[in-house]
Amino acid sequence: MKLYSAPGTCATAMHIVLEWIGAPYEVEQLDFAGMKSEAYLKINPSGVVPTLVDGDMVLPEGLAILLYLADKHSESGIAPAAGTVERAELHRWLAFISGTLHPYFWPHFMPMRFTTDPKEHKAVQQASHSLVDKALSQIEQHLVGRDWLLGDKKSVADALLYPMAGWAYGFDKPTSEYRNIDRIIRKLAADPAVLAVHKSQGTQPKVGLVEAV
Ligand SMILES: N[C@@H](CCC(=O)N[C@@H](CS)C(=O)NCC(=O)O)C(=O)O
Repeated sequence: MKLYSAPGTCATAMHIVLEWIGAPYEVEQLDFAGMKSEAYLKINPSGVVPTLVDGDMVLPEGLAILLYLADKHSESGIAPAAGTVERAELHRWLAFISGTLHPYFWPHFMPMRFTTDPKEHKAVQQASHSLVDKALSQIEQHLVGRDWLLGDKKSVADALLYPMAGWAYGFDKPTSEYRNIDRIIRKLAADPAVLAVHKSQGTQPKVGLVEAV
């Protein structure tokens, strides 16, 4: 399998899951120009990471990749079985993180895509921070009394939360203020598979207080 990724992006989640699975894989790290290249647009018409290639299959979209990997390697126990309530819960949280939390960050990273007036960039970013707070607060509330998003077992949903929660450590209301999310991110930041991904990316875990890592 081959994953197209970029350091620090949402594709970090798929890279973590490849490590958890333990099957052979390679990663190609793209820069922004690489994501927009003619060759890459042929496999990912959105010009974004991630994309997974497995034999003849070319699969963009992080949520689809996570479910594919978890089902193909069900022995790794990172997704409940299809047709169960727990599996429905997994779909709920993958959809929420991928379809709600993730887009709420876009105006922060790319304000120029949301206003044509450069003077408005700061206001657009502030609006992003309020939306991110709304989504993180919902996750935080859900995590009360739970070790992981699905309860007592880690899953691909926790991997998807990891890079996104990392982005908000630098915000005015940093991730460390969401105590239950922070607890999960610190556990993941100490996971050998996650550390291997950081090493391969040349990045460091992004947590609020370094001593817990
Ligand atoms: N819906 C896509 C979104 C992927 C996405 O937005 N990836 C970001 C990195 S976190 C990216 O590559 N951005 C480059 C761009 O927007 O030009 C997915 O979930 O896979």
